[in-house]
This record gives sequence, structure tokens and C-alpha cells, in this order.
Amino acid sequence: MLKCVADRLRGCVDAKTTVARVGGDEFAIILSGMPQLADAAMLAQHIGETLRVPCDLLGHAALTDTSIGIAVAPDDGHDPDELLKNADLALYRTKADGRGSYRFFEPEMDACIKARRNLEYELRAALNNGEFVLHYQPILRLTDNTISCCEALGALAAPDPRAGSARRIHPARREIGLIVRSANGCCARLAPTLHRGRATSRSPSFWSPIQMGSVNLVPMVISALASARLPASRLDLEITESVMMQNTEATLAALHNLRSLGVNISMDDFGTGFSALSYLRRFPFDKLKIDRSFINDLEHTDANAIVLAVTTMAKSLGMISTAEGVETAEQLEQVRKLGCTEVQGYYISRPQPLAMISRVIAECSPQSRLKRA
Ligand code: G
Ligand code: MN
Repeated sequence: MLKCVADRLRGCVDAKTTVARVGGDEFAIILSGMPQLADAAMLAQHIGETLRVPCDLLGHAALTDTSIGIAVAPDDGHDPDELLKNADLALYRTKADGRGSYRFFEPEMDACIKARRNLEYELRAALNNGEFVLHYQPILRLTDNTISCCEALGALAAPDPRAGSARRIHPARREIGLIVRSANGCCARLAPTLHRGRATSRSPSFWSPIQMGSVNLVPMVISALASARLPASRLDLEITESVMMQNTEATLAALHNLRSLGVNISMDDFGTGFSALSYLRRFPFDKLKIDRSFINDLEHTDANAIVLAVTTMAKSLGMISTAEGVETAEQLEQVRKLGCTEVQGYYISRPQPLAMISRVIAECSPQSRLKRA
């Protein structure tokens, strides 16, 4: 495959141009002789098209997918190291934007990576100092108006200028693997609650978003469940569409492994990102969580129609549909009418420390719900 790609890359440029493999599946091309930006863009386009044709590997058609980052001297760097580093940053951005394309380096990319690195560093420090705690947000099941499960979310314990909102720390946390450790802690800490007579089919299960890139994920989940003595069916793990898009085969394998253990798998933020419906055929999710941007816009007919379409589809596929971000009684009634089977949001409860959760669960018993309505 590498030889096939190398040959094609050489075919894309003239004999004087340097083409190198810089490691793994990464190649670099040095365009010298004062090319224009448009030349680099045209070459990137051409390479993308050339590599889209499958390679013939002993009769197997192997598909490749190319992402390209471009840095231009002298603006983006005066020496090879800096140019390569900046081309790399542009490459990351291309991949983050959904691969298969090219991007020119922009100085903000550097600033963005630095800010992200700082945030990661601070989060790690917070974790080590025990400032990082878990909050739990109950989710209401509409068929019987009881709390069916709680989502575990990371939060910084002390009010801290570094903290920002939970929302702000969320994506970074998701990507640096802290989640797996949180999920571990979550299972361990919740086990006593779960064993205190709540282990009926109606009692809540607990879930947390996960980082699929973590190679150890499946064994970590197994050991966390074992040490918490939590049946796998009581754990829901949620992934986002962007996770499905990145290294799909590995992701699917991990998901199937988790599923065969009995863990429930949900798709978070459904309807944002690329929403490829083919994902729903590649993996039988237990739950689709409809992104809160649609719930926010329910007074618009388009958002309304989309929510109805998703709940109808989820129902036919035997999946639970959860409306996220429900903040008002009106929204609750609307999503109920539109066929959502579960709701989550500030109207039911904000994410809260574990100690507060049993009260919310009691408050959300069918009787007190009726009173409130
Ligand atoms: O993208 P995701 O669904 O994982 O977002 C989780 C975030 O949404 C958390 O920070 C959580 O506090 C927040 N959240 C939960 N319920 C609501 C709600 O009803 N309204 C708003 N604005 N945010 C919510
Ligand atoms: Mn969510």
C-alpha cells in the first residue's frame, strides 16, 4: 500500500520535486522554486483525486483517504522544523474537519493547540489534586415518568477561575482520556448506592461518555465493572458521531466487544456532525440522544419535523430516543408528543453531586410528577 501511494505521489510531481515518507502513513512533499499558493492547492487537490482511486493489493482493491496540511515559507516558517510542524498543525485541522481534503496553515491553529495543551495540563493537575468531581444528571423515562438513569459529567469542585463552565471542559476532557478514569470512579462510587436495594429493573443505570481512542478501553470497562460489582447492563456508554467517523473499524470492534459484555451503547448529540444514517446500520445503538440544539428550536417547524423523524426512526429500529436539553414544561410536553421516550435537561434536574441525586429520583416518582403537572 505504501509503495502504491509513494508511486502515485511521485507521479503527481515533476522529477525535481522531493517526495519523502516521514513516518507511518505520512508523506511530505517539498515544492521548491517559488510556487504560488494556488499551485500548492492544485497539487493537493490532484493528490487527493489520485489517491482516491483504490490501490490493487494482490487482487484486493484497497481504499485510501488523504488529508493534507500545507505550510509556506517564509510566512509559516524559516526552517524545515518549523515548516513541518506547521504543516502538521494544518494536517490535524484537516483531519478534525472530516479528512479527505487539504488546509493551509493559519497562525490561529498554533494558538488553538497551545490553549488546548494548557487546558489539558490544568485538567490533569485538577484531577491529581482531587479538584475534579463527578456530577450526575438524572434522565426521565416518559413511559412511566421515573428516572431511568443518570449521566455522569465531570466538573471542577472548587470555584476556580481556570474552570470555565462544565460545557467548556467537556470536549477537552472527552479527548484526553480522563473520561475513562472518571467512568471507573463513577462505577466504584455508585456501587454502594446501587446495592442498597435499588437493583430492580426500574432503578437507574449510570452512564458516561467515553473516549474510544483509548486502546485499553474494553479491559478498563471490564475491570471497573468487576470492582464496582456492577452488572454490565447497568452501564450505558455514549459516543458521538465524530467518534464514529474517526477510525471506524477499531471503534466498531470496541463497541461490539462492549455490547457483547452487556453494556448499553448510546449515540450522543445525534443530528449534529455528519449524521450519517449508515452508522445506524453498522452498529445497533441502544439509544439515540437528540442534540439539544433541536430541542431549543422546537417552536420552528423544521426542528420539530426533524425530532419527529428521529423518534419515529428510533422506534422502528427498537432504540430509545432521548431529548437532551429540555428546559421548560412546554418542551417536555412537545417532545412527549413527538414520541421521545426519555428526556434530559435542566427542567428535570441540573447535573448535581451524588448526594443530591436520590432526592431527585424520589421527587420524580410518578405521584410527584403528576402533582407538578
Ligand atoms: O454535548 P453533551 O450532550 O454531552 O453536553 C453535555 C452538557 O450539557 C453538560 O455540560 C450539561 O451540563 C449540559 N446540559 C445538560 N442539560 C442541559 C440543559 O437543559 N440546558 C443546557 N443549556 N445545558 C444542559
Ligand atoms: Mn449528551
